[in-house]
Amino acid sequence: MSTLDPLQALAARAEDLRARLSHANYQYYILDQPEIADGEYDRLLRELSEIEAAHPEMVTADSPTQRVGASPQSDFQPHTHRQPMLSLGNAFNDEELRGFDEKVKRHLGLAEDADVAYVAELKIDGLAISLTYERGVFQKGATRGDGFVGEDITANLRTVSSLPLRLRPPHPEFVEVRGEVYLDHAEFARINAEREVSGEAVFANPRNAAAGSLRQLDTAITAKRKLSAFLYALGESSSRPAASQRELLDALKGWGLRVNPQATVCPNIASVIAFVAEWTGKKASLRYDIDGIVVKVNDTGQQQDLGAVARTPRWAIAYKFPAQQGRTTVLEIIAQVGRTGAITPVALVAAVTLPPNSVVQRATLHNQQEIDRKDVRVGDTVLIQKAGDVIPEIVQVVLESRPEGTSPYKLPDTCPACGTVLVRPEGEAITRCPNSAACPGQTVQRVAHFVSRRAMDIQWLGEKHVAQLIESGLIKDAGDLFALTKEQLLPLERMGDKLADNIVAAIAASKAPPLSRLVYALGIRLIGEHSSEILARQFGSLEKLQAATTEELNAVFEIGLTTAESIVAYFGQSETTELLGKLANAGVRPVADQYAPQSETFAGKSFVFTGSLQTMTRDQAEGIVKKLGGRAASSVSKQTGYVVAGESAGSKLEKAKTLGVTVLTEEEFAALAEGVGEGAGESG
Ligand code: 3BA
Repeated sequence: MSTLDPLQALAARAEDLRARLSHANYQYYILDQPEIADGEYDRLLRELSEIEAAHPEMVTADSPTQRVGASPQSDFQPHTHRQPMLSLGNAFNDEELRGFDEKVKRHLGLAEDADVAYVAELKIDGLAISLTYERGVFQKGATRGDGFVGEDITANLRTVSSLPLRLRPPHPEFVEVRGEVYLDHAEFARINAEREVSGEAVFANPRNAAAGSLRQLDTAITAKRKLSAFLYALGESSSRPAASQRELLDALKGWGLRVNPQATVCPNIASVIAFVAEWTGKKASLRYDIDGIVVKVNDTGQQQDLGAVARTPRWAIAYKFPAQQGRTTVLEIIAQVGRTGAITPVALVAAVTLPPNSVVQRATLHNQQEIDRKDVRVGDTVLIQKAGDVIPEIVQVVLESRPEGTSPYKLPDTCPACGTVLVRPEGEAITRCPNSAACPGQTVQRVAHFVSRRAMDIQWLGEKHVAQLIESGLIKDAGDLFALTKEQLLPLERMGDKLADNIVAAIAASKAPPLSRLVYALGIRLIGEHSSEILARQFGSLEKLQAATTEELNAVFEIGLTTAESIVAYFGQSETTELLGKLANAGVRPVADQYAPQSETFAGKSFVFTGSLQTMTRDQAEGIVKKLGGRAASSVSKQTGYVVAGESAGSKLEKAKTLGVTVLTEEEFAALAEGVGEGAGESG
């Protein structure tokens, strides 16, 4: 009958699997509306790999199995772009944006008071790439290089899950698409935490980390770093699908490419300037770094009329956010011991104000390698920079201003806190004090972390007092805090009667912390606030967490092997046993984190906050949601439970309306949360 031979049937099954996997990827990465569970995706992928392993002739270039596994390359080959990649001119303030608009109108022969429509796009702080698709199948990917010739990084780009290996039709027969590859903050933090554990030098920022990850000859390494990408431009194309930049972005999205959702059509330059102001204020709320706003004439016909000078289009410009940079002098370089024993060199500098309003007096120098690379010396004039809310760092030395008689800085050989000989294993970047049990410097940091706001939240007790308590021998670890009396505190420097009372009361009041906070307070390596919440939820008690094996821990969603091992190692230490014994004797009894799943409104629902909130911070709002059993998310999809729209909410609000997601005002949200808070006590 239907005599499909077994091989043909298998080939058909493979094709079907590829189509399903590709569709699943599109739902997940592009539409943000996953249709199948991760486990199901893995099962389909495994089935496809098995077929292809048995029948290598069935492997196709666009098979999702081809994302990883190409054997390490020895070099990157040059790739000539079919159409050169342009570069952008810069604007640094509103006036320069208006100047750009005037030039655009002059070239187009428009009146001075005419309006030109622009698209304003976030300027992703990543690396520009070009992708070539032939008949819809991904062929090649390359870096920008000098604009004419870049490096062929096809194998690396194949590992980027959000880049489709096949475009969705209808697409041009041949097309070069351009965009930006980047790392989001969470992934950047994860990679650096991992590198810190293995003693490798940490990346200074997500952009460097993304560059390092893309230029890996061994693509297995690239595959482990979860790079992301946004596409925004065309190079050569066998057909031009769009009459405007807005239409182009929509077309790219239609082909299954990831397009940044914040791109906005602005009817005139005033509206562009408002967009710039808006994002200057809220760029910190994004999950990735942006370094400005790219402004593009929307109409493709106008773009063509304007053309390019040299290789800079007249129809686009990059507005650059003011770098929070300043110039100052290095007064002293000190070595600090962290709670894990890592030694961090810190430059103490003459106070300098970085725009808009942060006064900086110290900057991290990361490690010896970084000091060597920048050759920072005491007495040097330096450029200092604060990107977002990270610790300020020294960008470079102003060599022309170096005074005579300076010498290179070397970290000390012994721990500044305990005198133990420091260790820096061959090939590692981090120097450590190995005396973790008895180094007072490490103990001070551990106890300071234990009492800090996001941990046990023991108020009134600052680092200075903690240091005195440890130096005077009154406490040896955080467990001893609970036995402290007012009389013992009074002799400390800068201690008064009232403050001593307050400290004793705050310590006593902290004996029933939510389990997640206690877990976080312990300062287990690699366990941040988020992991602590996961562990608390999963294990429910300190005893159960303590008894968990590496395998059990690793089986928990989002807990990786390195983290699992770190937890087991922590609970295996005698100091840990001692500390936990003291806490138990003192009557410290963690309580279950409150998720209040009683609330129909919150349980299992996702909340997206957009715009600026007036009566609470976003952190607080998300805290309320979590506490009541909900989830805070950052992008809007059909699955979103509620969108809470603060002041000047933008595209997320629009999307919520389009998708029919319930929109709440900040007041409505607050009322809802309050209602639940009361009700939670009553319902059984
Ligand atoms: N749009 C960078 N160039 C950009 C296509 C033009 C362009 C950019 C852009 C030239 C971003 C210069 C390198 C290049 C592709 C050339 C953006 C971003 N548009 N949104 C107008 O987000 N970083 N960069 N990239 N072609």
